Amino acid sequence: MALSLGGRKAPAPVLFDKVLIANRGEIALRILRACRELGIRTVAVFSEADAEAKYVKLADESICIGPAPSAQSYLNVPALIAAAEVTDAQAIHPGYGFLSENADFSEKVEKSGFVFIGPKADTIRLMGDKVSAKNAMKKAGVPVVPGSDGALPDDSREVTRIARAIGYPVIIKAAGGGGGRGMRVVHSEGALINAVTLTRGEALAAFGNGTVYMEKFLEQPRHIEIQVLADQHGSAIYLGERDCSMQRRHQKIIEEAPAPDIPPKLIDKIGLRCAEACKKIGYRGAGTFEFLYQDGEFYFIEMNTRVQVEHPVTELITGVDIVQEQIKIAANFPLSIRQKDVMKRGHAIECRINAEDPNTFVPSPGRITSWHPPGGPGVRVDSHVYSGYFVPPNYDSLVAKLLTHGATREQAIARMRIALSELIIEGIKTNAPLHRELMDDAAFVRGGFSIHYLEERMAKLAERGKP
Ligand code: MV4
Repeated sequence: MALSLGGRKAPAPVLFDKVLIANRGEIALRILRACRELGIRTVAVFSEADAEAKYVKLADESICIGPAPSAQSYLNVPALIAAAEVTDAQAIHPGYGFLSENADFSEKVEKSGFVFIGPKADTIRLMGDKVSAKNAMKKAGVPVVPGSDGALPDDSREVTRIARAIGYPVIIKAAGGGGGRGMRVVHSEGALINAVTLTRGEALAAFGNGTVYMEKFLEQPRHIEIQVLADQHGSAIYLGERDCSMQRRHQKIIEEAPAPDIPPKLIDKIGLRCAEACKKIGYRGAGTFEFLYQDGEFYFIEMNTRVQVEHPVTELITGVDIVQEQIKIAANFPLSIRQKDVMKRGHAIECRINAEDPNTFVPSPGRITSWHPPGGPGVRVDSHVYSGYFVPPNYDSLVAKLLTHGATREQAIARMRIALSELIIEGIKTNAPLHRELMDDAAFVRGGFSIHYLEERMAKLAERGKP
């Protein structure tokens, strides 16, 4: 008999029967697989452009939520809630992009009686405003980039004083921005006030919020992020870092873990700070702390409150299924792993294969006539495509995530070279040729390059190609 001394015992959590996947493409398939493994039935939603998609056929049920443009389908809140109602789903997984970091959506989902698989609406709101996110993290003991104490005042002389105290160069950022939108670098006092005025104006137009703040501009940082998981019972852990420095125009193209040449002790210290911060702010679910890393120091810039494209890198080195954890946390289960049991094994690399011209980066939608993914030891391919699949022009151009895992970084790179040599995608252009070049690029092979490396490399190649 289950006797309990000293009061009520919380009822054991129960997993959902059915989850609605409010997304498309590879992440819809990834979530579907996680649900399958947990014995949860799935509802796929799709736009008219995605009627032929693989995850739509694989899902237990599927519902068309509107025409191709995202605004009328994957961003259509009433259609999504109605789809959950008619199918009797209990929870909604937002994936990444689309409505995943929209606090109003998560609030509507919960007010309609469904569980939002992600943090509370208030947390999403807190992190969506970059000034409040930075304040919260600073307060919780996470190191932040030196800068203005919150929003910049209107008074020009005050702004000038703040910039002098920080020291040039500085960067002006929009509180409503993030992911590279609404920023301006200022190298000298003469350019300061005009830059603040311009950034304010753009921020107001783009985000309906003219609040801006100032930071010391770091010239050669790396982009290092920390993956966290937090349950609703007060536990939070970190699952190591990812180095996402290989990017162009704020689009990551290669991610890897561990980050080359960052001492594990330093990672552990910052990771524990992140996990502690999650506990302090009552974070729930999976999350990512984004840092700039320069001269041996971490500086927090933003937090993402969703699963990320590059989460499989961490899954490969830790063996933790991040999407399953998200679902279980939402259903009120405690974390299935404790910090001391988190093991990190080997090295993982992800190449994002996009439907785009490898030189100009212009999107290249269309029909895939031939698809032969690579395989073998240490290879993972997350993709929704198949031979005959039509890549619609309406959405982002990611067609596959090609990952390799090895005992060492050298082995992961060697396996990636082989995987890329086996990969065949015909009918559309992809950036696979660029990935093949990068796997033999001296700076990539060395590791530890800054966020500016890819753009500088392209500029050099363009210069050399000139007559
Ligand atoms: C910075 C920075 C240098 N110094 N902040 C760009 C995206 C947004 N998440 C923050 N970003 C940056 N903030 C300071 N104080 C340089 C960038 C930056 C960047 C950061 C991460 C990944 C790619 C980037 C590309 C250009 C600039």
